[in-house]
Amino acid sequence: MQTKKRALVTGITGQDGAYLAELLLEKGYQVTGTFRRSSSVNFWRIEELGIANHPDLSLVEYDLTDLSSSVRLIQSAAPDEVYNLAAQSFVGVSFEQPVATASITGLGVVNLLEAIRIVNPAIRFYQASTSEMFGKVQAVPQVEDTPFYPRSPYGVAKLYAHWMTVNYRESYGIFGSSGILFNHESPLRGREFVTRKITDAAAKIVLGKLDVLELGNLDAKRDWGYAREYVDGMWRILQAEQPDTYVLATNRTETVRDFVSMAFKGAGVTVEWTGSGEQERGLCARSGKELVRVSPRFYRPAEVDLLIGDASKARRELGWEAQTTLEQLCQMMVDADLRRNQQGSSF
Ligand code: NDP
Ligand code: GDR
Repeated sequence: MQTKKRALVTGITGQDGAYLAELLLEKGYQVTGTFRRSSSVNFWRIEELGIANHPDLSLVEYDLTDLSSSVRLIQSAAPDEVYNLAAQSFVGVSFEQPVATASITGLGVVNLLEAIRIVNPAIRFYQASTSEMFGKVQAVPQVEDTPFYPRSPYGVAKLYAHWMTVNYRESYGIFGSSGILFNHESPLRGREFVTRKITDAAAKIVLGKLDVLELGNLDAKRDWGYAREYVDGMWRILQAEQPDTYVLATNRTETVRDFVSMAFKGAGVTVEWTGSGEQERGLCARSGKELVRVSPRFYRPAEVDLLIGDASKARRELGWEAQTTLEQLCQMMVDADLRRNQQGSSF
């Protein structure tokens, strides 16, 4: 009998960790997923996907900042593939907590790479790199060899982790691959990120549970894709013959303002924009009621103005391509948030 492949997914309580665990279980893997000890459990995503009690899923407490527990984790899970998704992943918070972000999102990755080098260098390793590394972009669209220029402590920490992954590949022959993923969203996205903040607020406003949505920079442009497709890309990256770096993106970019209009439209409301800068407001086209206003509270000390990725290499070498349009993705998120808010769910 063929034994099942084993995968270790760090950060299973996050958006991508939950979807990736679901995909790997469907593919017949035995999955170990890591979560952080906290005063209250945080398994709502894997519960919503219906995999929390799957017989091939084990959940293990783990903190990425601890080298000795990284070694023990690699020993006990004995994985064929490691997907490192754990991180302090919120760009806004990284300006408030630069040292913690460097420690978790940057150095933490070296703990895992060292554990692999010590315990079993044949393990395949996926690092969750990010379009935030391009920051102040040096070319449009961005590809694998576009020069990096990160604009936040998060982007800088991720760039360090990215280069350490490349370095372990080149120095020790470890199968370390890096996926430079552009923003990807879903109904399981955390509510601190702008798309989910918008879809949740649009749902609450049409249901009469919220008055106004306050946002920061409406001009920022992002390349937004559907998270479920991106975790399939992660898996494909680790099935390639050689370790490498790949961009995953949709090759379309829109402003935060456009996403707001799209989300309200999905909830049945047309938004009209008036004013500019900090005075800009979004009004209900029918009643004139204020729906959206700008608050400097949500501006960042340094902003990434424009991201748009070209995933041609992933299409050519991995057969991966984004399928879901931004309109479909946005509608999926609005529908989920309308349902949750109608049911009184806190997620
Ligand atoms: P989330 O913020 O939803 O999930 C992050 C996960 O990391 C959570 O499970 C979190 O646990 C865990 N974590 C945080 N700190 C630690 C720590 N010290 N030790 C162990 N685990 C920790 O992120 P996403 O799912 O959206 O993203 C997954 C990865 O991909 C991240 O590394 C992110 O930076 C990267 N990325 C994401 C993109 C996106 O658009 N979503 C794009 C490009 C890269 P807890 O639940 O306890 O907080
Ligand atoms: P990002 O995502 O920083 O791209 O990082 P986020 O959704 O937080 O911001 C996107 C853009 O929207 C602007 N913005 C606001 N953002 C938030 N969160 N809240 C607001 O009120 C608001 N108003 C405007 C931001 O300034 C920004 O320009 C995400 C994370 O998932 C990272 O982990 C990942 O690496 C990158 O995507 C790719």
